[in-house]
Amino acid sequence: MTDSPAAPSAPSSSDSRPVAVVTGASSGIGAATARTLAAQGYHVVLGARRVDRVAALAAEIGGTGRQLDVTDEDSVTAFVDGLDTVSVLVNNAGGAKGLDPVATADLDDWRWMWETNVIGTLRVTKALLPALEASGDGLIVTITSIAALEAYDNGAGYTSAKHAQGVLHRTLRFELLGKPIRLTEIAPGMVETDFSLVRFDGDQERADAVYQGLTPMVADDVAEVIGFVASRPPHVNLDLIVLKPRDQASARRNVKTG
Ligand code: 8X3
Repeated sequence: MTDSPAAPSAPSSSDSRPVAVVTGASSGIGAATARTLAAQGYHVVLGARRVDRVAALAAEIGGTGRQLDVTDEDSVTAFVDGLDTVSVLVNNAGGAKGLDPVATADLDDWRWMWETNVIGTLRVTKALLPALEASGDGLIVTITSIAALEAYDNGAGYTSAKHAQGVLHRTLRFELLGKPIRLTEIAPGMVETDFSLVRFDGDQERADAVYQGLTPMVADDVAEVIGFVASRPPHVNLDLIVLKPRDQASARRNVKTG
């Protein structure tokens, strides 16, 4: 059963499955993670701006699809309505726009990256903290990036937003110490999704060139790791997991092997 996107409801009280919330769940890592967690027995609540896509995926995996724009406070408020007990929150919504030097930075691109990656993660996490605590064993997984750990030429809008998102998440690890909530930061390198297509504003050729000649990870590679994290016992907190393709040693250094 899936809920109508127009009138979303909470997972029904007769559904005994623990609830997992995934943002940015319409494609890529978010969609793959939703599938993985559903297969592990969660009722997954999928959020994304493209509600038709999350509704379709929710129907397939027995979850709930709801519209979510993490840059909009009212949208987040509506999204979390009725979610009183949540076991897993995967902060996946975010992304990059542009690859410009600071000297010619596009301020609108910067604002979008900070709004989605940083303030978006803050909004959703803040709204769901009581529900995560109420579960008695909550888990917050935040998908940052290796860009949260290093800087690279022309990437400051994205790397600064990812650093800030990472620090937000790591600060919560301290602030929630003593509460029944675990926190895991997942920092992937190159994953072939629509990440580069969004970054380059739909320029498929430029997006394809990023991964040409090397073997990037795919969304399922990351989702499997999130599934592993979510299936650890309550006393085990995996703090930070960095995943890169074999062909990538850092955000600035990869090798074309093929
Ligand atoms: C993106 C990581 O290595 O593709 O978050 O720039 S990388």
